[in-house]
Amino acid sequence: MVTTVADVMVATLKESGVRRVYGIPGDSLNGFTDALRREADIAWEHVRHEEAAAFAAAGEAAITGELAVCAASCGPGNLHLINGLFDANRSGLPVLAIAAHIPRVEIGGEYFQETHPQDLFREASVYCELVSIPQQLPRLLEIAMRVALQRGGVAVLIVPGEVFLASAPSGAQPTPVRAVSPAMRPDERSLAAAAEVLNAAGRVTILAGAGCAGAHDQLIGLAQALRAPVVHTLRGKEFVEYDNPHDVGLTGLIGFSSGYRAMEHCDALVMLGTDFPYRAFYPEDVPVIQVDVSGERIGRRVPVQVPLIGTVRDTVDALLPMITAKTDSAHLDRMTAHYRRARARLDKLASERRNDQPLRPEYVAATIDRLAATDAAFTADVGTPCIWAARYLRMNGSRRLIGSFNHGSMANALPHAIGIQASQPGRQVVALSGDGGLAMLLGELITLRQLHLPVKVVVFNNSALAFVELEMKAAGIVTYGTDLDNPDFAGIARAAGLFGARVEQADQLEDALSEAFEHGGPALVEVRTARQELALPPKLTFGEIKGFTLYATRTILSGRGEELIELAKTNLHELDVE
Ligand SMILES: Cc1ncc(C[n+]2csc(CCOP(=O)(O)OP(=O)(O)O)c2C)c(N)n1
Ligand SMILES: [Mg+2]
Repeated sequence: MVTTVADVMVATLKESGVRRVYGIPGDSLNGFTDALRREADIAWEHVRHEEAAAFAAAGEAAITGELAVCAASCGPGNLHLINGLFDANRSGLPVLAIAAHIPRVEIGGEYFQETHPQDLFREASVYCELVSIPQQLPRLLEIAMRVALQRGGVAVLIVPGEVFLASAPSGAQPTPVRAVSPAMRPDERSLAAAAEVLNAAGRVTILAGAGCAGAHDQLIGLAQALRAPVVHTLRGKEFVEYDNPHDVGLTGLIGFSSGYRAMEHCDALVMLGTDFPYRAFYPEDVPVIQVDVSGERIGRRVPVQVPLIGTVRDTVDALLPMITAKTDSAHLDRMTAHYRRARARLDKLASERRNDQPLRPEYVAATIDRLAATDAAFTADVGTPCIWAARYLRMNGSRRLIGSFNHGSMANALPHAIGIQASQPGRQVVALSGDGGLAMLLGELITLRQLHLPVKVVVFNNSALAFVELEMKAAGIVTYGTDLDNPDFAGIARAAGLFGARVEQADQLEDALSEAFEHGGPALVEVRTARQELALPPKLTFGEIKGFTLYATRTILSGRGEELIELAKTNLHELDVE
């Protein structure tokens, strides 16, 4: 049998530990899928939309920390990948996309399905190269994988269909490419400068992000020495919030007032592994120390006095001995007390009210949290499900929470869950889906059945694009184009071969969720949830109206968002903006 270029690519993937490729076959990709067919150790995970293939690879990479792979045929197949790849790239996840291309001889002649993938994928990737001749492989594939792993992002390898089928260059020997984590710490001078700032400051606050993965002990050690409250970002939640007496919650537009206050009232801020983007939430005129493995990310959001380039783990290990432990815990005590009050208010919103119909989404999320496994992996759709997940899912060091937290794409929860479940078959995977989000990639319910993935999908059916309604209300815009006239999602699930249940009132919820969680296969629980339940408006568009932004922020943070909406309407009316 002739060994093809595709055979060598598949052998390289296998040697590198890749066990599955998500995608949809077709024309230019057929040489690659044919080689996969001959390789028993790599599964072809057949999804129903290429966007889902990219999201699934992102989900797998997020849960395993290893490279994950998706593939698509040329032209439209490539284009369908792009949004999912953007998501993976913005989240820094190592994903390889094999993008098949039209025959080389036709490039540039407006051939059938012709696109220019190098242009198209450029913004969604850290590496994007066209394979022009078979002799470039497997070396280019190895480079692509290495870049995806070491820079943290998407590598796209564009391969014209006939190249897959060409004979492999003689002597082509795959070299395995695996994830390696370096020890990385700043130099002594930078550490000394950071210690000087921290030792001189009275009230220090820590803002902790996803870069704290694997550094929980260091984070707590630093917080204890500095008597610092620890604020986290949404991506940091799963690594920061648990077993953390310094936790004062999330900051940002969907955050807690305590998180905001702890940032506002500090004399020095330490950013640990975070690139939290909202500049309005950073303190003004205080020294900032930022720790990040990537020097490029330093100072993008706030002026940084001391940049520390290294992993959180190694940097804090090196910094901690230089810190004089603080004894005054007034700042910490004030902020943690504030957090306890904010938490109690939110918990009250989630408390059971048996006759609620439709249900409060807070109660739904809190019940999912209570019934889910101690090592469950959750995904949450962009929209209000993200907010309920942020507020009510409790992390413990084993649970995971994965979402489109940087790119903010709808419909991520189900395809992310596909990749998580495919790579970790024994784990409970729960997708918190919006009704808008689920409908957007509805076909992926069929993927769950076809691939025997026992994902549990909980649909927050509020008959609306509720998050957008909040945005509109906050901006004083009349809500428009946000109604969803939904089908019977539970019925659709059953027709697709899933377990399906519909929950109309609170006293049905626990049984339906328990049954779904215990079910051996894929399951969907559709819950009719309140449409008007206020999370908060994500954008404050009244910056020019003096004092409004601050008021709006306060109102949101205090959980009295209704007031904000009323105020917005009044303001607009008075200003005759409507
Ligand atoms: C692909 C995409 N399209 C549009 C948006 C803008 N958007 C953000 S949230 C949202 C509504 C989500 O609706 P749903 O899934 O029903 O969740 P809900 O907020 O109603 O709970 C929209 C349209 C987006 N973020 N991504
Ligand atoms: Mg909705």
